Amino acid sequence: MTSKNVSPHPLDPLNAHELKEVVKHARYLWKLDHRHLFAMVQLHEPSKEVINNWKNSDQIERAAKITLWNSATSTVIEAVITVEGKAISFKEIPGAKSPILSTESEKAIKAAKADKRIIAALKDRGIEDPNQVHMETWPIGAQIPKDLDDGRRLIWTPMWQRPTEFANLYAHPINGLHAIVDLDSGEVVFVENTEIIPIPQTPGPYRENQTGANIKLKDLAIVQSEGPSFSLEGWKVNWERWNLRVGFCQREGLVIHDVKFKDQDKERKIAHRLSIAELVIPYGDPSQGAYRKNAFDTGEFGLGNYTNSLTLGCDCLGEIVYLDAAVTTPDGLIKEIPNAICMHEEDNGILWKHVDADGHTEVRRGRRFVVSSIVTVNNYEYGYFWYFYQDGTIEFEAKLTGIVLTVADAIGKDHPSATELEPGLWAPYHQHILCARLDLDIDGEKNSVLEVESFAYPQGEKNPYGGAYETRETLFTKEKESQRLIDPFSGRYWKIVNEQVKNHMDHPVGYKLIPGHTTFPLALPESTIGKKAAFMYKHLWVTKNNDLEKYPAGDYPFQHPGGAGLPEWTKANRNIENEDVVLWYVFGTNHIPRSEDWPVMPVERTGFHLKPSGFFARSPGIDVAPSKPSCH
Ligand SMILES: [Cu+2]
Repeated sequence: MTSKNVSPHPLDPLNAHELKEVVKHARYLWKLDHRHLFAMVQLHEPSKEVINNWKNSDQIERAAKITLWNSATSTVIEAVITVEGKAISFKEIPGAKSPILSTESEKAIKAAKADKRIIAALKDRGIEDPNQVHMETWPIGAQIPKDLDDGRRLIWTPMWQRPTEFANLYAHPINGLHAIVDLDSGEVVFVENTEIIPIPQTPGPYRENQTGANIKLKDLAIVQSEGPSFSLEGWKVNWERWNLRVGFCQREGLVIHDVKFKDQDKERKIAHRLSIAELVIPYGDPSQGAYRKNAFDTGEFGLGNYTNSLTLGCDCLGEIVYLDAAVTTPDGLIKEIPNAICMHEEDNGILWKHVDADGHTEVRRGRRFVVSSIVTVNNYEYGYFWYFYQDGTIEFEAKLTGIVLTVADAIGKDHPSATELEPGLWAPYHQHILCARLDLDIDGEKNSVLEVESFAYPQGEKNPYGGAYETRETLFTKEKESQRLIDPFSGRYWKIVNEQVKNHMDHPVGYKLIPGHTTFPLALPESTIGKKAAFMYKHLWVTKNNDLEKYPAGDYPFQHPGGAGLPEWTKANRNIENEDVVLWYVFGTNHIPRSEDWPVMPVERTGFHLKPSGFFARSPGIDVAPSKPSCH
């Protein structure tokens, strides 16, 4: 492994020291006190122009974009400040509400646990000790009770019982009891105490010392005796013919910048910035403990805050290189996350093979470069995995694991939107919907997007034998034309091309976006979550690039009435032909819980591929050397 210490690149995430400086200077400059909470402190990413023209020797001013929540005036402030302490901007965002902050959650839970009404209601349910109760703070992702809906920031508290110290608490949901807490005052404003249902008692053990897990295989070691084939310069990775920059944001977590591939002697740009810009989980169960659980894990929590520190040989196997990350806490402290991002190579089976008619065989093993991180948001784990392949393909895969959310209901009841996992323990149906923001720059910024479909003419002149089919390409010229759904029957995919750069056959060079396993939202568009996450009703959106348009449900989804983000921006119906465009790809899973998802769900996957399509003159895999002399 060669790793050079280099001075920061404009896209390197802010490190712990820089974050500390930013907080210190911001407090001094703007006279911030304990009522100003640091909701987000992220790198203020320089414009594409600055980055494209940046040279190693250039000095750049590192700056942070700070989102502050002024809890005294209930105002969001967005500010930009350099690491050296120069103020660039400071403005209030009318109507915006801060995401849920960890310190506020802690305060809300403390208040709820101390509330006499809650304590009495827990007693009625057989719980004498409130310390046995695990509460979570969730945004009210549906209608806010009418008499409380006066613009306050409110959360509600689903609860579970942990009957013994190390029990799986999600096996024991407490039914019909929630505190609604004002996040800013920390006051319990309402206690919902409805139906009492016995707390399900079947334990859901999963820890090794509880289950005695003893199914063992023989050791599998990944050995790279010469070390891995990638090198790092700061946050820049060079692997095979690829180079890219790893990034990290408090809101989106793992980000990929500036992806290039060396084609013969020429370094060719493919992507400027790739991220998973939102993750929303609509719940399809109208029961009391479930219908509000429509959280935006990215926009309402800040996914990067929940990034795991990864463990060698457990989370990641082989010759691993980690990058550390850091985030600010709401009260301006710095939380370092060692081993936040994992990078390694994986054997990926055969890349290609052919046995000639004369018996001569050529076969190549394929390898992929993986950069990944995992977050834990309450009950669930999300792994974000970006893969880079030797044939020019980029793949994104979300790995979903953790524990399904649970509610209690009467044993064997007709409860049609949930699965009964154990007697009285129900797992509501829900969807995990992700939105990738793909700022692709195929051989340059000016790109166009086409839809490609396969179709057959009726039997006749154009289809004499009935088996003929062709493809049809439709160019999107305006944003509204590009809001499309998948169509597996026509093999629909989308191709992003550069009309100015032609391949060896005089066709525009391009990459195609290929949908993988996905879903379509079941929540009605007129529902609260349907309005707030309106982006999810199309699998594809294309927009004209604008650095201020980063998140598909808008910058502040918490208690937003809806319509922000993609639906709002695309009202302008901007030109997207031969422009710097961004593709937004919406994908996910419809999770109908199985008994086998309990007690901890085996990994489910959802994602997509970006594959070269007329970008290279021939397969880049041909240039890959045989892994052994006997492979050819
Ligand atoms: Cu799920």
